[in-house]
Amino acid sequence: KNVAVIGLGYIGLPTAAILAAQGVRVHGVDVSDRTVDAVNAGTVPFVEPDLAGFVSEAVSRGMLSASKETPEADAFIVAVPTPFQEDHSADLSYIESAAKALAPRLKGHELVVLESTSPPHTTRHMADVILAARPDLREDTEGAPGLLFAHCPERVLPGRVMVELVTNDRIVGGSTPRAAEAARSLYQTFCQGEILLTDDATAEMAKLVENSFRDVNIAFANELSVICDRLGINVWELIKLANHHPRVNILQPGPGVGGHCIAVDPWFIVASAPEESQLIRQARLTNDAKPSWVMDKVGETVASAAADAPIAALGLAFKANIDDLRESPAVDIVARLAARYPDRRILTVEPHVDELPKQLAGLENVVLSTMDEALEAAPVVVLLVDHQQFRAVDRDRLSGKGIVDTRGIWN
Ligand code: SAJ
Repeated sequence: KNVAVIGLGYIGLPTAAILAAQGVRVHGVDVSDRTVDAVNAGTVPFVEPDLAGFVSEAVSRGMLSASKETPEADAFIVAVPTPFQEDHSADLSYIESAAKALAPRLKGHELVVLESTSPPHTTRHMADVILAARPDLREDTEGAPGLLFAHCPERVLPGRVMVELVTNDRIVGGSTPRAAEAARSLYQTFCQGEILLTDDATAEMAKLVENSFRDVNIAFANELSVICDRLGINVWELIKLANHHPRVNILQPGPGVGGHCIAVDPWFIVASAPEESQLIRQARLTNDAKPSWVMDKVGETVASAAADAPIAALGLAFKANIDDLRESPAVDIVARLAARYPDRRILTVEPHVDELPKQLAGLENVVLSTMDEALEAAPVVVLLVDHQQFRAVDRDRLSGKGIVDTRGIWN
């Protein structure tokens, strides 16, 4: 069996490498020369624990190669980005280009799996694009199996991808039951979790719903934090107490929701059924409004500090103990602090990076600082990420300062 994996990003490359490790001949396809060259050299274009070992092993054994052209294969896995656009709908252009590129390679019996997180019915749309390019393959020819389409969303956590690809349960949605069966046998080569079969649109929706579930629950926690602030109640203590109830499990408030999944996927549901998605939309708006509320809190705190005193901002990552700054509310808040307080230095501490991200690098008053320097110099401290290093800080060093603790770690 031959598999082509289209899109060698955070999901495609690990999937390609793990298939190759199971003895499947894999060819990866990517639009980026840098990615293609890295893979062919047996190296990786981004950091993910254990991935480099898998890739170098697979390439040296001749099981994995890469190019910009889509080859012929028995199965295709499409794992390209589906960014969201201004109006919050998904940009399907990468899926459409992948579909157009693979269409000419088809003989008529292949399995085409969409892995990209997508709005409901995108697998159907991908199939339509392929069949529009290949009307000759539209009907099953007599006795031949015909083209098979499926959606297999992934739910791996960055940092644990090589483990979770193998151990997580997997939803496999086929455009027909036969397509689902074919996709199951492909994923069975490396997935040891349970493989659950359904139809393609249900599989698409399942991925979106999992992340929306989390978003809605975080929005509840964030709303509680704002309500409690108004009422003079400690929200962290409140949540801890309420969670002793056997059927209550409130998540943690924070400065907003970041990352490239939870802050995006709910919009795909809203864009697909706007009238019916009131709660899901409101959760997005509630979470997106949190940085402004944090700015108001900083405003109250800064008012009592000297006019030119710096502000310490602790954390840039989108969540604790990682180096990923994508879609991070902390980065957004630091940018807003810099703009609102042009005469103050914003002493930014992020132990997981060596340089400021590009949104902040050009800002004159933003300085990448150490925790010691920042706590020494700044009378106002804004805690944005619950990194281990920040939890461990000596409380004496905070005394007398104005503190805005958005994660409740210094309670
Ligand atoms: N957050 C809170 N309060 C909480 C939990 C999270 O404010 O109680 C914030 C985090 O600080 C962060 C954001 O939410 O800014 C998202 O973090 P996360 O840990 O909830 O999720 P991600 O984005 O790292 O990964 C999620 C996971 N999905 C679910 O837990 C349902 C992961 O399994 C998915 O694979 C991933 O999205 C994805 O790729 O879709």
